[in-house]
Amino acid sequence: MPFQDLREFLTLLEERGHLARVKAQVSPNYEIGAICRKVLNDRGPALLFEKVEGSDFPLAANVMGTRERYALGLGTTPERLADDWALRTQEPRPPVIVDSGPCQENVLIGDDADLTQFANPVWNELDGGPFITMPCHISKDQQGNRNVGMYRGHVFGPRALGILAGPYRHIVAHQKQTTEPFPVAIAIGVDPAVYAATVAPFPYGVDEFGMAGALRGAPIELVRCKTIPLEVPATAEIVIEGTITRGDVLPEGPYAEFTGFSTRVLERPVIRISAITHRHGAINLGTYNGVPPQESLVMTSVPMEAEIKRLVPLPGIKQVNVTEEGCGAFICVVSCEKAYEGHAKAIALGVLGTPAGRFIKILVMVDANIDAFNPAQVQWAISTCVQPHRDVQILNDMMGIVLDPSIDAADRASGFARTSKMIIDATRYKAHDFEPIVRPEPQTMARVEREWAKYGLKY
Ligand SMILES: Cc1cc2nc3c(=O)[nH]c(=O)nc-3n(C[C@H](O)[C@H](O)[C@H](O)COP(=O)(O)O)c2cc1C
Ligand SMILES: [Mn+2]
Repeated sequence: MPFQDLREFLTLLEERGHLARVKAQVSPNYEIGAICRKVLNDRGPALLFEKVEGSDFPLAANVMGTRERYALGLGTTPERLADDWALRTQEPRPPVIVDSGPCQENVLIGDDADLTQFANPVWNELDGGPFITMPCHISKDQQGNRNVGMYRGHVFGPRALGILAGPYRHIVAHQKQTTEPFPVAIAIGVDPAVYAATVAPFPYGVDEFGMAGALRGAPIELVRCKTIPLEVPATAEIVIEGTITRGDVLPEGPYAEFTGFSTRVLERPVIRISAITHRHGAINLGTYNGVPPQESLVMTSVPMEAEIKRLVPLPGIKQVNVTEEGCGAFICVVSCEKAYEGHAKAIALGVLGTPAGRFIKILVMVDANIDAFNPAQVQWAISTCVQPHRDVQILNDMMGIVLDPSIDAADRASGFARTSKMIIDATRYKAHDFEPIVRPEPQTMARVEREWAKYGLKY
């Protein structure tokens, strides 16, 4: 059964021991961020802050912060996720428009709308103010085609919200098509399939709500906004309606980027808010950004892996791990069934050529007997199978991410984030020349596993 809303997902997380409530009152200024940092370091649960100082509304965080919780959100397991993703996304399920929904139980229009009632956190030491970190921005192009993407929001005031959308983002392409005021709706606190689709690297032109419907196995229900010609998920906790006017900018940031470094202040567009609607007892949702591990790296890497697996045309890929430690973007490990010499390198080029894989900087190829998600096995493969002069390829002047702090400062300032890339082929070069891999005698090993209890070993 798909989740109808964020609440149903939180209930399941709590039942399975994946959610903890913080009953003590906490400050949105640094305290929530510090608690999140500690829980993330401990690979701890999703959090529900019941009493946030200065607000009548609770705040949840870290809900999709592990692969297990992400998979639970889509009704699958981490191991099955990429294959289920490929199956389900074969057939988008367009959303349906309904007359009313709980997201409009409370309607605040014009001066009644006040973003500050939700007490969004100042997460980190250097952050330039409170930030909305789990928004789903809904926009349409001039033909009425929809896009849903996630772009952080600096809270400038009761009715002014910043937006940072990178140069390749689809909302930016929409905005460029018109000089008229540009309507944007933002849904916060939606079901996990909508979040997964919002963040996934689907190509331009794809309606992420159609993909969310496909991922959850039932169409998303939308209601019409009150002040702008857009539609939003009917069961969202909070909806912000607003407009961007060309030339209307404010200094945005600094903010903790996904790289773990704090970004500079730059002038960015402002969303002027025309209405806020919300459910009774709305649950605000946020996420802590900073040095790995952190939730947004799970949210970006999991759909990247699924899309790479789906779109690389060569056979042979077994697993794709876009590592969280590599900021969910820069380092990728692919295990493959190598059919011939050179096959792993061919797959590597395919991976780097997909829309989802185009920003990977360091790509490690391993044989199918290595678990790409097990760092010990991956390092063993690198250390025993790699001859650097033969198995490492450097590709120069490729497309990179402006936010990558290792890229030359002049290059970054010019907007061309050119990066070099490295393919490490850690598959066995001529596998038959390698000595056999050491293991216990297999039948004895199987028997030992079966009869484990009799050894009385408790540890
Ligand atoms: C928690 C989180 C925060 C994000 N913040 C931003 C952001 O501020 N700006 C941005 O351009 N992308 C951000 N992203 C990445 C985009 O949401 C993601 O690439 C998405 O696919 C963009 O949608 P689009 O391709 O339809 O433009 C964020 C992702 C996550 C998980
Ligand atoms: Mn898109």
